[in-house]
Amino acid sequence: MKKIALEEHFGATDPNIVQQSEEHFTPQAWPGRRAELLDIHEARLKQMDELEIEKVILSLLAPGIQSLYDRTQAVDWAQRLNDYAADQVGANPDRFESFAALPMQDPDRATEELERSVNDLGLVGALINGFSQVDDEDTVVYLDDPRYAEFWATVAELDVPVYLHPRDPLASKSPQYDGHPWLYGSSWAFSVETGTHALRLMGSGLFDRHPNLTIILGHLGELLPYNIWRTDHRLAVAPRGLDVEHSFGHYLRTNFYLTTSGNFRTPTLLNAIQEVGADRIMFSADYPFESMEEAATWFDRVELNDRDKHKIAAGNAQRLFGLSPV
Ligand code: GRE
Ligand code: ZN
Repeated sequence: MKKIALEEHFGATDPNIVQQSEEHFTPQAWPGRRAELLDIHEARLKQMDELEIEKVILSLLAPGIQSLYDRTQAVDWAQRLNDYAADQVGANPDRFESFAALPMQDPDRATEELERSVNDLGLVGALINGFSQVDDEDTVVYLDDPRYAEFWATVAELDVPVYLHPRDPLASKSPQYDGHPWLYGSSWAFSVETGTHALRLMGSGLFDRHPNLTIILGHLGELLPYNIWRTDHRLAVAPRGLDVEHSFGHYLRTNFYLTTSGNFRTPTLLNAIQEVGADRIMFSADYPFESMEEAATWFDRVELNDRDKHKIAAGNAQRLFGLSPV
């Protein structure tokens, strides 16, 4: 089945950001993954051809710009890497689009860079890797912070999606993981961190101020579809200061899209469909951290009615990003 995939990462050596991903791999696996991050038009495209992935929306690897706590460096690298991404899309615009990376360390410059990326470079939205470290290593700022009021107003005005992508919480702030390093990364901490960040956005009233805002979550919703009913059920009894217009389930169904990135599990997909509907789920792989082949062969075999399956494969992404039919 023809598919579009949209959590597909790249790295670069100039500026040298690719090394950020090294910690996620064994020394044996790293050289191959590094090469895959740096490649766009060779092995990646060949696999897309073989697996009927007609279009890929690229994004920079994680944590990317979000961990560059020096504001000047964050602004400079984001600009250079967005220029690079636009060049890669330009080399094969039938098969590639890209999200922008944004220097959230400086909200005004981030807003300008989003405008430049969308209006001048033709990028399709932004992918933000969770909280940003700002000015020093230990200062973390989440996207519900009041300093981002203008930024979100601009996102709403431009009417582009923001992909909220995982990053690890800082070890200095995560005693719950002490002595259990296997809890970090995509096995667990990524999802808890990102699902919690999404709940912070909901609880901040962001979607009451901007009801048309669209956030994309990977990994079939970073645990949220499984638990959202319970969260609402308990908050109705003990709101603890929560003051928003709708239930979190409402925001999840209204302001979020979910992708299948890195979560190739049919019962989990069916749960997500039941919670948010097949109109809000989109195929993705999470290449090269996950196998494009595993993602595609799993999805192609999922037993689902044809209409919903086509929507998840490509139709929803086409509509959301205004792409031509694949
Ligand atoms: C991701 O981008 O989702 C990712 C990483 C590192 C390890 C695993 C993973 O950035 O899924
Ligand atoms: Zn990813």
